[in-house]
Amino acid sequence: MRMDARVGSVAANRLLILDDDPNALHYLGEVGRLCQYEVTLAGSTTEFQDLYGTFDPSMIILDLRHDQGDGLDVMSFLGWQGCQVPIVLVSGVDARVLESARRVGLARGLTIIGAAPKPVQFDVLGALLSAHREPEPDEWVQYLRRALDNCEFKVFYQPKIRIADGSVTGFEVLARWLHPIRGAISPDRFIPAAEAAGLIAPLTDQVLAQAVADHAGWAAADVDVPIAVNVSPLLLTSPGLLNTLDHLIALHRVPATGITLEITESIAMRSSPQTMEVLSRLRLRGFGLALDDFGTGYANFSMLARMPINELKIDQSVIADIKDRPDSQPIVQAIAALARQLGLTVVAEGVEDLDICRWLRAVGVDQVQGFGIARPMPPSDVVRWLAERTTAPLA
Ligand code: G
Ligand code: G
Ligand code: MN
Repeated sequence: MRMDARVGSVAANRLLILDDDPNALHYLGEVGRLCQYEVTLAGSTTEFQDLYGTFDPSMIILDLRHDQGDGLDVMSFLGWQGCQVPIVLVSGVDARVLESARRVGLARGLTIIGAAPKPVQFDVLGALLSAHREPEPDEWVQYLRRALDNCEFKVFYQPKIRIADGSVTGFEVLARWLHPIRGAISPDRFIPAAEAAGLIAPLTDQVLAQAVADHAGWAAADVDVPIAVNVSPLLLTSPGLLNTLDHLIALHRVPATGITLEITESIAMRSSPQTMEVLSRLRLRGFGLALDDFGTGYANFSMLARMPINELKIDQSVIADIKDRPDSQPIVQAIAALARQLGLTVVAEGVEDLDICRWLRAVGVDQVQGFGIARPMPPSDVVRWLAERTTAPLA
C-alpha cells in the first residue's frame, strides 16, 4: 500500500499539473490545494517530464494544448514510463477532441479518470480529486474509527468446493468497507491501515460478530454453512481473539467446529511461544485453522509441520501460474504431497478456470476456491446460491 511506502513527512497525495497558461495553472493548483493535495506546477512539457521523475505524483492533470507539442506527446511519454497514476485531462478544445485524446491515453495503458472542458468547473474537478485521494496516515485513524462507529464494514462470502464430489465445504468471509461516498474499499487498503492504527481488533470483532451471526442464522434454518474468517497475525499474540470467539459461539449456541480461522503464511515466520499458545488453544476448542497464502515465500516446510493447523491454502499467484508456467507445476505438486502427508486439507485459491481441477485433483489438491466457482457474494445471496447450484464432481 502506498501509505506504507511513504512514511515520514512525504504526503500521500501529490498532484502534478501541466498547463502552459499561467492563470489556468494557478487556478488548477488552487483547486488541488483545496482538495488537500501537495501541488507542483509545470508550465512546459520539459518541466513536466523532469518533475514527473523527481516529484513522483500520485495524480496528474494534463492540459492538452500547450506551446510545444499537443499534449498527446506527454501521453506517449507517460505511456512509455508505464505510468499508472490517475490522470485528468483538461482542454479548451472541443469535447470531441477531448474524447478522442482520452481514448489515445487509454490505448497507451494510461489511467484516464476524467476529461473536463475548460474553464474547468470547481466542483467537477474537486469531486474527481477528492474521490481519488488517499487518506494521509493520520486521517486513516479518524476514518476507520468513524467507519467502525457507523458499522460500514460488511462481510462477503466466497464458497470453497470439494473437487471430488462438488460439495460446498465452507465460505471464506471477506471484509468490505462500503464507504457512503467512496464506494467499496478493498481490504488490501484498509486492513494494513487498521493494523497500523491499532484498530484491527475492533474491526475483526465486527467482522466476526456479523459472520458468526450469519452462520448461526443459516444453521437455524437448517443450512450448514461453515465459515472461515481471516485474522491478522497481530491478533494472535494475546487472548483477546479467543475471548471474542468464546463469547460469540456461546451467544449464538454454535459449535466451534463450523468456524475456521485463516492465518497468513508470514505468521509461521514469527511463531512466538505466545502465538503458538493461542493457535493451540483455538484448535483445542475445535476451531479450524488454515494457513493462508501459502507459497508466497515466508513459511518453510519444517514450520508447517510444527503449526497446529488442519488446512493449507495455496496462494492464488501460485495457482495462476499453473497453466502458463509449467515450472510452477512441480511446486504445487510438492506442496500438496507434503500437506497430505501432514494430514492437512489442501485448498487451491484463485481458481478462475475449472479446467485445471482435473490436474489439481491428480496431484492431491482437495478443494478449490475462486472466481471460477463464484465471486464473493453478500450474505443475502448465500442461501439462494446454494439452492440454485447443482452438486457434481469438478473433475
Ligand atoms: O477480498 P479481497 O481479495 O479484496 O481481500 C484482500 C485481502 O484482504 C486478502 O488477503 C484477505 O485475506 C484479506 N482480508 C479480507 N477480509 C479480511 C478480514 O476481515 N481481516 C483480515 N485480517 N484480512 C482480511
Ligand atoms: O489472501 P486471501 O486468500 O484471503 O485472498 C482472498 C481474496 O482473493 C478474496 O478476497 C477475493 O477477492 C480474491 N479472489 C478470490 N478468488 C479469486 C480469483 O479467482 N481470482 C482473483 N484474481 N482473485 C480472487
Ligand atoms: Mn484468506
